[in-house]
Amino acid sequence: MMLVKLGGSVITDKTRYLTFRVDVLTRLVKEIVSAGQNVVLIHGAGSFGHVLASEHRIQDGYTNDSQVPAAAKVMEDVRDLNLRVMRVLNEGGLPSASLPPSAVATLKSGKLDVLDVNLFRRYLEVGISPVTFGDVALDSERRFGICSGDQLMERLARELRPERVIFVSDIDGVFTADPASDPDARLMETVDRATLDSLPRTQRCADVTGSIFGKIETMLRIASWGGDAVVLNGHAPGRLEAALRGEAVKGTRVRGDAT
Ligand code: IP8
Repeated sequence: MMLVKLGGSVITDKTRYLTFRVDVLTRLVKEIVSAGQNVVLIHGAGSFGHVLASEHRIQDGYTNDSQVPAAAKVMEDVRDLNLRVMRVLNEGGLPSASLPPSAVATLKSGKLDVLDVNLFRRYLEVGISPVTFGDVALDSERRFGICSGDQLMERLARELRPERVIFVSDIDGVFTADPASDPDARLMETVDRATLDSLPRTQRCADVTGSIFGKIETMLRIASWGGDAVVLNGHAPGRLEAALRGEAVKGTRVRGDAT
């Protein structure tokens, strides 16, 4: 089984509120179907979640009453995105079931606490790909908060032990510097703890759930359990399919302490 996160920056235009990239997702779903693997899918919230969540600081938990309708609206918006994703998956030939964190997960102080991983196992057993996503969820200490796709990736990787963990992003992988501003930036084929610590910390798009470095930290933890964790560019046709087939692919492999 493969665990795949479709980044919000791939399936939405992160700079424009509520902009879904149906064409990009349709191609990625074709790649998934053609690779013929069992997959558990997670998708980011992109502009359906981050814009409003950051405006109302939902990631900090409850601080004032004006956040309450905002938290509910973010849930509505990410469900809207998820429904669009589900249509593309089911129409594209990948029978899929949605498991929204607002309904099946809870947080404790901003961290994923309870998640019924058995539901994911049981959908897989009946040949249906479980799909979850970055969402607002209840928090036992802070009333509510953000359950990010990366937190879900980490928990599902630990519990389900997939053959490969694939992060589909809008860049080729991890670079030695920001490729948008530095022409000498070089793509790194592998990253480990030491290389990550030596990189300059720049980021292009502010996220309520952290930068690419936060994602690499998550990947380092996942890889340290023995799994293979890869980040690749979903805008480049064929890369996701190649990674799902276990082929070498342009991107960055994250090497954990144990690998
Ligand atoms: O896009 C964030 O999840 P991510 C979820 O996976 C919200 O980081 C609602 C902003």
